[in-house]
Amino acid sequence: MKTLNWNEILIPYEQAVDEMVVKFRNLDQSYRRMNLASPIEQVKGRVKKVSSILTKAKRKNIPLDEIESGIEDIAGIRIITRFVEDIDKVVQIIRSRHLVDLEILAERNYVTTPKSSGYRSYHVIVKYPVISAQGYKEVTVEIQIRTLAMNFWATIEHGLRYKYQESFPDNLEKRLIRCAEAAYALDAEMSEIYEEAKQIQNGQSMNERIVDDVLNKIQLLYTAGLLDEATEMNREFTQLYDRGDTESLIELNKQLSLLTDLYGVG
Ligand code: 0O2
Repeated sequence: MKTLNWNEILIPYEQAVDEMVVKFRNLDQSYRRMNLASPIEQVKGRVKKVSSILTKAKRKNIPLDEIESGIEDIAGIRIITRFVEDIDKVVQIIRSRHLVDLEILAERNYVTTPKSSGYRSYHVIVKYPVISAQGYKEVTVEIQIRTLAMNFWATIEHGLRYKYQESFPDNLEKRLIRCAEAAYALDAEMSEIYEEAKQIQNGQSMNERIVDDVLNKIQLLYTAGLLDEATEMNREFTQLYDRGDTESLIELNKQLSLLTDLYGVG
């Protein structure tokens, strides 16, 4: 059997993984620094162990000298998201980098079309350029994007599969498929809860904006010496605010806009 110098072969793969992990972690940080919701929860990377590379090559009948072109996940990046919707956002970001700092070779959507095992994840296979002590090289990297729930399932299932050497007893296989479906249902429920909570929050911040607006205008009337108008508006505001009557507050805000325009104090 031909001997390969694995230490040397894997150097550019290690470098590609290190660089890409830093890039995606920095991307996540940039969202957080701007107080924006980041679609990225965690970023991990790994280079496949030589023993796993050889096992996979054997399973897929890939000759030793074709391992680098035949095995796409020697270098692997895993991007974990909170919500299913974030997977698409991450995929869009990766697509926007196509021919910028990587080249997309293939995409596999196991989110909408899960594997028969129940496995869900979105895979993007890319070519990534690396300049190392060995010079320029383009290496293939598999980026797996999945939610926390999908990752929980895949991590446990992967560990079990390893234990059972790839063939599960039938009843365990079925239960794992049911668990994968339960994880997906959990994802869907969490997304719904998040969307509803966001709408409530938006409603609350709209209320806060109206209250600020009304109080600013009342203040303008006071400052302009229109004490009677300001006192009357303030009395009305207090009543509506105590009742939590948002619609009437919006009306009051309109009246105040007319008044401040009329007196030219806006
Ligand atoms: P590891 O240890 O994670 O690196 P194949 O391996 O032939 O099924 P192929 O053609 O290499 O697949 O690509 P595919 O199917 O897109 O996915 C390869 C990787 O996806 C796997 O790598 C796993 O990481 C993950 N994966 C795919 N199917 C499953 C599954 O049913 N369960 C879990 N837990 N993960 C899966 P490796 O080399 O298998 O393993």
